[in-house]
Amino acid sequence: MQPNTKATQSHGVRQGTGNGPPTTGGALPEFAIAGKINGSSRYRRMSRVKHNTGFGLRSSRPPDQQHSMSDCLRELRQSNDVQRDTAELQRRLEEDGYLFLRGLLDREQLLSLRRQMLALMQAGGWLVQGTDPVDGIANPDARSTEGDTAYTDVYHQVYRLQAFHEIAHSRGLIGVLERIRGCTMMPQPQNVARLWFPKFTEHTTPIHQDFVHFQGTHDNLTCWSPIGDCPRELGGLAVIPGSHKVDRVLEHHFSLGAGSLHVDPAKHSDVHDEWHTTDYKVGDTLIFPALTIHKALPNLSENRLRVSLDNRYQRIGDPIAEHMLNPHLGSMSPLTWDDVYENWDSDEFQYYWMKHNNPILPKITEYLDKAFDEAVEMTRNGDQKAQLHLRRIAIRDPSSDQGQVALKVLSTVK
Ligand SMILES: O=C(O)CCC(=O)C(=O)O
Ligand SMILES: [Fe+2]
Repeated sequence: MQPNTKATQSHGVRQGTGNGPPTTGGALPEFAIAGKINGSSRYRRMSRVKHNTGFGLRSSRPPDQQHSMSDCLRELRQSNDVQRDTAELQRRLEEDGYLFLRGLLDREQLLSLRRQMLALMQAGGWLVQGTDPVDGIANPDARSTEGDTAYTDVYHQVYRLQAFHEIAHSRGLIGVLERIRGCTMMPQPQNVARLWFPKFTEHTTPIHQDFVHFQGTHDNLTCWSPIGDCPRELGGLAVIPGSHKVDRVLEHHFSLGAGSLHVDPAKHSDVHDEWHTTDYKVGDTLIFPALTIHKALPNLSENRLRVSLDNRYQRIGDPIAEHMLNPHLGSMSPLTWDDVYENWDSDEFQYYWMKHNNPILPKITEYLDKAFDEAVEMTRNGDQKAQLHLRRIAIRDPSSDQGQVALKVLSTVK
C-alpha cells in the first residue's frame, strides 16, 4: 500500500509499459494492414477462427479487421425512457451489462471542450491547417497513436485542459451512477481521452474487458462519451450484451491498439459474439462495468479524427489501483498533476480524491507482462504487428528491462 499523499501522487507511479498501449513506430505497411502479414503460428491460428458477426454471419478476419461498415451490428438498447426508474436501470445493467443514455452530458459543455481539444491538436499539427478545428479534419501525415511519443506530446497538452477534467464531475452523470449503485460515487483521477486518426485501423482498440487495464473492483463503471457526434464510421464503442455475466477476467493476449490486450470471444463457450453499437450523438453516454466485453469500431471515415471521453467511476471507499491515481500516459512521458493544474482557474476539482482515502492496490502487471512475452515470441516468428509494438517500447524506453529485451529481439529480425 502506498500512502495517499499529494507528494506520492503528483510525482506519479511508474507503470512499466504503461496503462494503455505502447509507443512510436509509424504505420504498418498496407500489405500488413490487409491481413497478409507473415504471422506467427498463434496469429495464423487466431486468423482462422470463425467470428460470429451476429445475424448468423461468420467472419474469418483478424480482430482489428472485423465490423467493416457492411457488417450487421444491432442497435444499443436506449434507456432514456426509464431514466428516472432506478430499479429498471439496475435491472437493465444486470441483464445487458451496459446502460445507454442519450443526451446525459451537457451538449454545449462538450462542444466547447471539443473546440479547445481540437485547437490544441491543430496547433500540434494533427489537423489540416486553415480548417475549422471543430471539424476535426486530420492531417494524414501526422498519424500517430497511443504509445507514440508524437501522440503523447499533443495528448498531454490536451490533458492539461481544465474543461476536460471538469466534465468527469458532471452531476447528471454521477447522479445516475449513484442511483444505480445506491451509494456515493467518484470519478477515478485518471481520466482518458481517445483521439483516433482515420484509416489507422490496425490500431483500433481491440476486444477486451476494462478490468485488465483499470483494475480496482469489478463494480467500477466505465463511461464512454463521444466529444462530438460519432456515427458508426467514425469508430465508436461496441459491446457484447450480457458478456459481464462471465463473471471473471478472461484470458487476454497481445494486440496492437489501445491497451495492447485482446480477448477472443470465440474461445469462450459462455460468450456469444453479437455486438451492440449505435450512431452516437454528442452528449450520449455508454455505461458498463469492468467485465463487459467491448471494443472500438475502426475509424473508416475519409479524414475525421474521432475524439471521445473514457472515464471510470468507483464507489467512494472502494479500493483503487495505484496507477489510476496518475495522469494517463504519464509512464510514457512524465506528467504530474501539478503540471496538469498549472493553468487552471479553479481548484475545485484538483486532488479531489485525496479526502476519500480509498485503499490503494498495487497495479497487477501480469496481463501486460504476458502480452509482452507474446509479442517477443511473435516477433521472433516474423509477426510485423508484434515487431511494431516492440519497436515502440525500444524507442520510448530503451533502458528499461522491456526496452532492453525489445532491442535484443529486434536485432535478430529484419
Ligand atoms: O475509445 C476507445 O477506442 C477505447 C475505449 C475503451 O474501451 C477503453 O478505454 O477501455
Ligand atoms: Fe475499454
